[in-house]
Amino acid sequence: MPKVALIMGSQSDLPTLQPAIKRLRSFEVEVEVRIMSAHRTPDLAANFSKSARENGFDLLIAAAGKAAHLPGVLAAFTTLPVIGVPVKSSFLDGMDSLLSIVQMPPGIPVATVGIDAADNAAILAVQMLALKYPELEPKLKAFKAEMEAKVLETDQNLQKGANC
Ligand code: RP5
Repeated sequence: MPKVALIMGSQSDLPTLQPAIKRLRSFEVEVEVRIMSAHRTPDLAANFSKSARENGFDLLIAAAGKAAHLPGVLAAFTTLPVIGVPVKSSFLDGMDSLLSIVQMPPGIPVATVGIDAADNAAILAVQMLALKYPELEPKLKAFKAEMEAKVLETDQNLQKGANC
């Protein structure tokens, strides 16, 4: 079974991450949700990342706000792919988190999604996992078809009723 670790820097990040947890479970991906911090629990973060592959994880999703070093620190200690979610912080609207996560030095990439874009992180994770777990592919196709149908329906409703 595909297995992902979803790691956040603080419990205050959890509401932002809930859509990712829901999305991963909807694709029957096992998800271990953890709180650990690059700054407050650096040993825990490093040790978790170092042993993630042998503990059966396929990839890591890491979310943090402010000086958001967690995804990069996790990426430093593993060869697994790391997807970063910048969490919107109270003062700089998440730009601080975004730049902290996306501007990694050469050699240590973090696949960064948009600010608070936890759902996109989960979908990207499933797309990556589908390379190893082909049973995910038809589910991804169905998900895209459902999105398309919803947009077509809203367009048709607009054409029928709206004077814009
Ligand atoms: C980061 O600092 C966390 O990821 C969180 O987004 C932010 C604030 O943390 P708390 O002060 O709410 O614990 O490490």
